[in-house]
Amino acid sequence: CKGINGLDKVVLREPRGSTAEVYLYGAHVTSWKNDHGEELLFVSSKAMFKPPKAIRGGIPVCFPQFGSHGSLEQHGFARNRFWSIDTDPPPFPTNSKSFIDLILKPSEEDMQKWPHSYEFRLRVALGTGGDLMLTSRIRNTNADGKPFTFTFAYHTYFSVSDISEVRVEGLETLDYLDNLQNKERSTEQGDALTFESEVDKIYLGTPTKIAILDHEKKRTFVLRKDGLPDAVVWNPWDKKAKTMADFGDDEYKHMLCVEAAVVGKPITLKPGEEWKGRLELSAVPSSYCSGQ
Ligand code: TA6
Repeated sequence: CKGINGLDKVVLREPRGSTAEVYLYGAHVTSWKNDHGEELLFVSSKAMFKPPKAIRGGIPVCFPQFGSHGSLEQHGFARNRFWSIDTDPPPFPTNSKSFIDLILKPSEEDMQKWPHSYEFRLRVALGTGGDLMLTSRIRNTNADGKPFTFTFAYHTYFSVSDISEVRVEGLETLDYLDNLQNKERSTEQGDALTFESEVDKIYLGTPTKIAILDHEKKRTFVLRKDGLPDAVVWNPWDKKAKTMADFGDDEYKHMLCVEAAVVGKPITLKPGEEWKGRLELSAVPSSYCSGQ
């Protein structure tokens, strides 16, 4: 169906009432609602939904690079391109009846900047309990025998009631690269993360499971990931927020990015090889009390 600015989007619905919406522009998930109709992802009220700008919020897909270096646009081009729907998807094992497969293949223009052939298949699925499952399969289809190397992230914006009452569990004592300190490598302290200022850290070698506890909503987001060893944690806070035209001044209070990623050790694929990166998100009631 048609979304904002007439962009095509697909709506997924599972029997108990959870829904998800994914735009063909960027294969960008912009909504994930539980069976009470509560929106679990953050999308800025100033998001532009206008190519070639990425949509501010939801789950931007960062490929073939995370971050900014070289000639590629920040976080790569995948999130700024139109993907197509695979109407006859392969029967991959999936415990979901409500899913869509989106495909991205290189354009002539992109081949100039990143001279590789690939097939990128993203499956977005709603599980029977309302979990949101994202599976990326990226295959090197170079005919010239050339391998290619990439980094990747599901740049997920979670909706939180109040960032100052959020904790993240699972990243304690890990090493991270601090984007605010020129990617300096440090080690995280020994207990759950809390937030009182801008944060932009790439945690390396993270566990399969990471939890984001929202005190006010008594809700915990659980990320389960496979093939994605790193996790980026980002909140722009007030000063950085004011520099972003597609982000409301106070919106930093109601969002947190925790991004399943592969950044520390880029992936290299030979022709014919395929990489798979799986992320499963669930939102469960939690009796978390801040300060515990
Ligand atoms: O994921 C954190 C980050 O790399 C930050 O440095 C910030 O740039 C953020 O991504 C948003 O990037 P974007 O290109 O979407 O504005």
